[in-house]
Amino acid sequence: MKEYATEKLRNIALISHGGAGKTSLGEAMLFHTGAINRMGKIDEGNSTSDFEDEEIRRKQSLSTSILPIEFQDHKINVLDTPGFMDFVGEAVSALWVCEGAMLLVDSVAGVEVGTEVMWDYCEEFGVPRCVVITKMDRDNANFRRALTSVRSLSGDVTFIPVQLPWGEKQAFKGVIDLFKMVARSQDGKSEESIPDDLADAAEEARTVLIEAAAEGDDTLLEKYLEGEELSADEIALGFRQAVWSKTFIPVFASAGTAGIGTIPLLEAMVQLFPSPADAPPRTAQSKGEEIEITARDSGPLAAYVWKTTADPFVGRLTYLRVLSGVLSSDSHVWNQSRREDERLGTLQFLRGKVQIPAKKLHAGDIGVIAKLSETQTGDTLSEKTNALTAGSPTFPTALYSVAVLPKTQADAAKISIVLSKLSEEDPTLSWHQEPSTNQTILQGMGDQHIDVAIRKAEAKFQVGLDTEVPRVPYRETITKVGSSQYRHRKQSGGSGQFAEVHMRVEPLEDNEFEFVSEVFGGRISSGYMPAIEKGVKAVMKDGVLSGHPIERVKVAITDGKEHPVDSKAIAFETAGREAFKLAVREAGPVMLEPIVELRITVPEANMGDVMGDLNTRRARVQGADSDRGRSIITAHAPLAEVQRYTTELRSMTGGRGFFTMELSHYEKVPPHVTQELIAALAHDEDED
Ligand SMILES: Nc1nc2c(ncn2[C@@H]2O[C@H](COP(=O)(O)OP(=O)(O)OP(=O)(O)O)[C@@H](O)[C@H]2O)c(=O)[nH]1
Ligand SMILES: [Mg+2]
Repeated sequence: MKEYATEKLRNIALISHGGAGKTSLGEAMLFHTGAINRMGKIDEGNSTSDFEDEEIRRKQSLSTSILPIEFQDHKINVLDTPGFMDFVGEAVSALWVCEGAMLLVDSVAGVEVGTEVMWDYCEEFGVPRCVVITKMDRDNANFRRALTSVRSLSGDVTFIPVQLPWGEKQAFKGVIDLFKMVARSQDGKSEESIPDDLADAAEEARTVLIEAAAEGDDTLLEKYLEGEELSADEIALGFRQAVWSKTFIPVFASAGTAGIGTIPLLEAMVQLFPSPADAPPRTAQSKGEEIEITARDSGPLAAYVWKTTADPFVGRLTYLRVLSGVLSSDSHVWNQSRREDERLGTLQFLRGKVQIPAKKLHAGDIGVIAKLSETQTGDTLSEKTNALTAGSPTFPTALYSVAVLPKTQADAAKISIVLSKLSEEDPTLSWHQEPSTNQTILQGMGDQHIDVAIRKAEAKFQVGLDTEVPRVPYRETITKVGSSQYRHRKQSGGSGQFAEVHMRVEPLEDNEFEFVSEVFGGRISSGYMPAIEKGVKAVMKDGVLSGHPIERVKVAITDGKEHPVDSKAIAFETAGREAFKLAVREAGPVMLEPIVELRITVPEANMGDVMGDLNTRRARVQGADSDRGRSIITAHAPLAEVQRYTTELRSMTGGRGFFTMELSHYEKVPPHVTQELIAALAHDEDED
């Protein structure tokens, strides 16, 4: 593959709700430009983009693939992202490094929840975009209906068809190109005159298009108003301004698997989207100051790491987007985030899994490098003398947690290594050791996301893992003042043990723990106080009701006794422990549970069901709002009741509902629930 200068590059992400046809369209683009000589199929598991075993098994994309397409003396780095919501992190990082996006919409289903989510990310990142209505060859395909649905995405922009479908369903055979005013059958390489039955519709649609194009360009507007004929290139140029300013969104039609409409889409990528050089500057940190960088070979080196993969056979692959400057093979670069020098081997372009060696990457280009040891996703490579760090996108928070258990003793030894490797690859996957429950917790976007991670651990790293619902990190506290006395005495042969402790416990409002001595007249030497406190703390760790930590208690030692010979620290520790247990039992101990704040977005039609379901989860609805035909509910609910809400909400709403969740505070567990919980926990204990 030859090198392309910045102006000749395009970075375009294919984004959509799951299954809208991105991978199939990418495959058609490769095929119709001669990059591959056989068109792979999703259902046969031989597409260029979905090459991972898990992708083939599931017949869906799980991670972003790069499909470089050489077309009209340009190179378009098409980034094929996964559409399924569990893998949205991959789509987010891809979109972050692109100057344009093609948002695919299924001609039958119309706009789906994933379409809306990706639209919102385009808005957030300010990425120019177009809409492609796909699978136009399907039974029930309907361009008009899909377009109406697309218009519901936003009232602030105008969606303008730049093509009309030539036929529909089985009769879909090409597109009517409204720039060129020609009919283009199949992949669109050949052109012919517009069939009579579509001529009027095409004329009408073209007028709308020209008006939009003219609006972005004064000279064009003048020409148009004076009734002059505008050329296809003039219109495209004017329209390009409108696309860059994100006021007009062009709408296309295609059928990826049938290869229909492929070439006009590639033309649009070249003509309508900015090259990296034309895109607005990005910001980077340089010596504590924010600077702007533009994609120029002559600029300072800044190569942003947007993705990393680890594979026992291929090793580590670091995916780079050169933001500025030129990155050369076999050079030294500086990683400011790690404060490390990295030696680069041979840079590569990737096409699916095919590695193509590259001497250098020009500003704006995308490529990979193998075997970088320190560099991680989100880092920036630069010159040491001009250290730069570029910004990263904000990823959605992971809401689905599992406790991970090793299958065997050998797996136990490798668990933290493999979880770290997997999380390094994926910014939406994380793991930690939860001290309050003593479990290893893996967090991701949903059950499928976790399932894929567990399978990878097994297939790639030979570490067998089981998962279960995490234990809820309950806590205990007291509700009133309680007091106790405890005498510890032990006489066994030689020297004995003696300690007596009188104690009072009180609930605390804000503080976790206080420990004071109110002992007068030296009835307990002050030297024994730390031992008593140690005994108290040992009980606080494990609680008295249910094995969960106690918090918000003040402990006062009020009185006691010691013995000149038999008293010692260990005796006071024991007495402190036992006195504390007694005092807490006197002080109305209760269990506390974590309460989370949920913000749930669902189609209005599902509102009733979702509210009804929340009622069964001890939730308290805080408010309800509506936005673009969707209801937004905020509610407080006990974590214990919503640990699997990701899955449950999806099934209640046919995948259209989503939510965010944040820990809000701890609250008393209602008495009837406490009884059940203590019984259940005792049962677990027996099983362990
Ligand atoms: N009839 C028809 N089927 C299509 C078309 N494009 C894709 N499909 C089928 O739709 C399914 C999903 O296609 P993909 O190309 O995997 O869609 P995707 O958007 O990459 O899916 P994810 O990566 O999972 O988000 C496959 O079974 C394809 O064969 C099309 O133009 N027409
Ligand atoms: Mg795909």
